[in-house]
Amino acid sequence: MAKKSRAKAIYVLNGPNLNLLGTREPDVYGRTTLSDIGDMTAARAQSHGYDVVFSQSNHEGELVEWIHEAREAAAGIIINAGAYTHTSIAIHDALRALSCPIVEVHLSNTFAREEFRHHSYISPVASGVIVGFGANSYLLAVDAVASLIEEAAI
Ligand code: CA2
Repeated sequence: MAKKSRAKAIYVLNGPNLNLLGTREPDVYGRTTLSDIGDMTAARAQSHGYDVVFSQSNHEGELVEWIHEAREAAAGIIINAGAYTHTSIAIHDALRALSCPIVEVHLSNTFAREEFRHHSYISPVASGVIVGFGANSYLLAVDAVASLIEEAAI
């Protein structure tokens, strides 16, 4: 029998330009669209008994607002902040205010790319980081966040 869904969802937040996935730069980001990734993560989260709130924005302030919402509504958060990863103190500060597990995720191996992608403002406030596995990074992140939520509940 399927596990019953818990009240709180896993928030999966995506930053700027990730809406373009699957349309350009397939050599770097693959051919899977963000909508496909949304479906895959929802199915994986369901297998752990969680619903997913999956969102994307090109606007830093909107991402900050969703992180504030997650303070009450999320059991855990997965975030691919896109280029804001490397620039945003606002997203760093918003994440600091969360008490639930935070998993930072990237499609590409940012450490094998340009130097400006090597620094992340998200990593110091994340429980863990998953980079470089393409769309599969999101599935690994769901497994990771689900186990962190379970551990915290013990
Ligand atoms: O590898 C990742 O997941 C990134 O977060 C993707 C960001 C990049 O700025 C980070 O350094 C690493 C960029 C997302 C833009 O995605 C596009 C997809 C297709 C075409 C153009 C951009």
